[in-house]
Amino acid sequence: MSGLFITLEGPEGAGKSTNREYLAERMKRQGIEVVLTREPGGTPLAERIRELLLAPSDEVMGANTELLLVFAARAQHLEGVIKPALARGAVVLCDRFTDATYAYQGGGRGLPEARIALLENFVQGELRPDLTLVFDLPVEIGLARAAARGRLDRFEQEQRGFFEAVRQAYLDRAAAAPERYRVIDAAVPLAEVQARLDRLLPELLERCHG
Ligand code: Z5A
Repeated sequence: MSGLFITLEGPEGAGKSTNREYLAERMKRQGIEVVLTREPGGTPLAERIRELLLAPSDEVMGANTELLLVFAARAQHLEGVIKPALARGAVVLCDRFTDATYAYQGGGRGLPEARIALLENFVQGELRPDLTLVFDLPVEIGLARAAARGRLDRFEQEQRGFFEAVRQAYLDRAAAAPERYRVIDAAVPLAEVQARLDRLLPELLERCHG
């Protein structure tokens, strides 16, 4: 595959969506084809699975059910959007991907990493993001931003310890493979976050053209 697969990750309210748009705009100005997408979701069927995952419900969703739904949506998304875009040389900017599974279902829910890795290999084969931007911020700031938006989804209703574990899982993964991850301080004002992205842009463009 000849395109570039960039994922944006981080806890709630980290600014992934806002900064995904910002990066896309910068890249498009350089004449690069950019595909903006997100997980769970990205195709009509995968978006329906997203609704199942996010809707609060009286029936408690089991952690394994959650894990399988996340990967079912991902399988659909990969075949329908991500692989075709990479095959024609586009940059795919994806809001969350499998690092979120390691963070939420692994760190947050406590599922074994080996089980996630098994499904990762099954669904993705060898495909992994080329670069992952982790937008990091203290849990209370992210939750305050999410709360300011109104009604909380099923994940956002979790306890603080869950989000601390999610954040730590992201930081651990980034520390273990620094060549693939860039950790970005997302607690600072948006203009500062975007100045950091501007400094990162030459590296991204070089990879696009390289
Ligand atoms: N999930 C999972 O469990 N397993 C998986 O494998 C995957 C996902 C793929 C949906 O994700 C849920 O799915 C997610 C994990 C689970 N959990 N939850 N909840 P999502 O990405 O759709 O949901 P989210 O993380 O809650 O997204 P978000 O809250 O929309 O966050 P965001 O995209 O990172 O932030 P934003 O929308 O760009 O910004 C939020 C607000 O903060 C907005 O008003 C901005 O204007 C403001 N903002 C952004 N940056 C700043 C700065 N720097 N300063 C001040 N204000 C800012």
